[in-house]
Amino acid sequence: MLPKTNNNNNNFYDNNKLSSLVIDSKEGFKNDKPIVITTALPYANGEIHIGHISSTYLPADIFTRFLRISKKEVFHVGASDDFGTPILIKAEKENKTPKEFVDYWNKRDIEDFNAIGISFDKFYKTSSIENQKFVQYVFNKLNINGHIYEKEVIQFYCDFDKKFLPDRYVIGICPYCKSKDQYSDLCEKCGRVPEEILEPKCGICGQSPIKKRSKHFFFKLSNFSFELKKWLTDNKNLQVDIKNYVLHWINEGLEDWDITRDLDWGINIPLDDANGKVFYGWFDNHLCYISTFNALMKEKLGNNDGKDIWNNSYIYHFIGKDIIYHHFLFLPAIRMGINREYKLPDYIPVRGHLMLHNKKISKSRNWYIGLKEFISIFNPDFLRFYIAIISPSTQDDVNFDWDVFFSNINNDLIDNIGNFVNRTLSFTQKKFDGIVPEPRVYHEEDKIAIDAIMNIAKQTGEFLKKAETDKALKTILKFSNFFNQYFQKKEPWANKNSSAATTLYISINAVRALAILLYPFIPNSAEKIWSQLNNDDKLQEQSWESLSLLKILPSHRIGNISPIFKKIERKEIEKEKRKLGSIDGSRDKKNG
Ligand code: B3M
Ligand code: ZN
Repeated sequence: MLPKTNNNNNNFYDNNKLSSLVIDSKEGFKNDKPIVITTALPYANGEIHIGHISSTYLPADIFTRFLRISKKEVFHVGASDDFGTPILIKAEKENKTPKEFVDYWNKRDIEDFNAIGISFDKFYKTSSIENQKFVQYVFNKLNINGHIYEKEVIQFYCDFDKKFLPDRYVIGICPYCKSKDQYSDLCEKCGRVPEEILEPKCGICGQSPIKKRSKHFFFKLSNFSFELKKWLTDNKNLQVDIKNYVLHWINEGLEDWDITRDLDWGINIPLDDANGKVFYGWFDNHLCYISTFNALMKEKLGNNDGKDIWNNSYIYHFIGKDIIYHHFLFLPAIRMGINREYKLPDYIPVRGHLMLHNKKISKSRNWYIGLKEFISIFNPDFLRFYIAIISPSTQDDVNFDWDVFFSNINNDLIDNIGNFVNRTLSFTQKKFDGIVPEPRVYHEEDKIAIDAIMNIAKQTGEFLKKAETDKALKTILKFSNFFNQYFQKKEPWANKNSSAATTLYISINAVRALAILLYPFIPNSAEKIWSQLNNDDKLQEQSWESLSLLKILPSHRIGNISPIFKKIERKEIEKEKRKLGSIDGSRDKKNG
């Protein structure tokens, strides 16, 4: 639909006429409930890398920022996952107490997330007092409700390290293919799960472990088969392919979960006869979504424990595909087991893995790029832009490739978006002394361009509401590309038919739209555009709908301008590729 040209006395576009066309903020989020967003908790034993950003934190952050600027009440909570044997062992190796060790990584996570603009409302820890109390509360309730039982298990124990050894810490010979140095729960050579590993050795000290009996607590996951099936079937927001194979797991029969570990680093089991035992990390970590949310509500509202707000909100858990089992079965079953005192998730957006040059990212093999390193070299928004553009909202894997990164940033972000923003602002600066000119005539192309601005909030918003971030970003790129062509075609430098003023007035407003559109994706760069536009009010105060209004009026003075982005040089990329090559080479030599 074409906008009407104004035929009254005003020579610029009347925003009132646009209001019926812009996005209806209530659409898709009926009755404006708050939205709680959680992101899978990173283990507090190493740095955040580009894989974490891609599968979990960036999609959640784009969504969160979009909701905030759409003026929704939204709470993004996260935490570090502090417990588990690997953390204990690593801390010992570094001569630190586990607490010192996890505190270090918790702080480092916060720094890294800040640096790339992942905006949590609260980032806490599974070892917080609040989480410990909440986990014990949930356990007691499950116990009263009859969902917990005790059973004796036989486990490997290292007499030298004085530790029960979890599966990953027992190494031996695969009974099937006879490969050496395999985990007791998985042979990486033949892919089978050994019934009993041959010649078991302790993964820490290399000595032979003994077998010991230990009493453990089990959660009766099998009690919930029926209820889980119903929940999965009824919830229409879950990805269908995932739902189907989770249903398949249920049909095959669910095993009960051993929720105990014989360690002293973890949350204590609140029973007299459970000395020396703590909860398994996967019992307590997802409960930290709730305890962290409650802690946030307490900070905001005083004594309120957050339960009412949680239960009256839309709940989103953003995760990577390797933890589907835990989030589609274990987490909902535990909430069911406490009579749904806290409601189940409405959405569980699941994303695939990020590969690095087509190989699986692996920290232990050093085949990864740490976030901190990345952003010490490149603009953090470059990583956000690139990952957002390549990642579909499905569980398909995506590939990080330095050459593609190079061309996406230089061609799409800089030559397309950066170029349009820059030429519009510099033209206004040079030819109109930095003052937005008053439009005199509207030609057909101008009407189409105004139409594009009027529609873009809704078009992009439709995708972002569903967290389809790649589709939204591609729509923005088309919009910017359209405006580059518009500018080119109108040739304001030739001032044909004195239409330059109209072209610049519309283009400046398209730049304003772009700043808001890009805010969820590349917040720092969006702020930079915004400040060059020199608007009185802040970018974050704008509403999403308002991006489709022509709010910058004639005679507005723009600010100081400079290029928004700096192009990546070929040699910078070649250097990064060489670094990868050397990591890869040394690894292959070691393995071969
Ligand atoms: N800490 C990390 C992972 O397995 C694990 C996630 C917990 S989410 C409650 O990816
Ligand atoms: Zn040992």
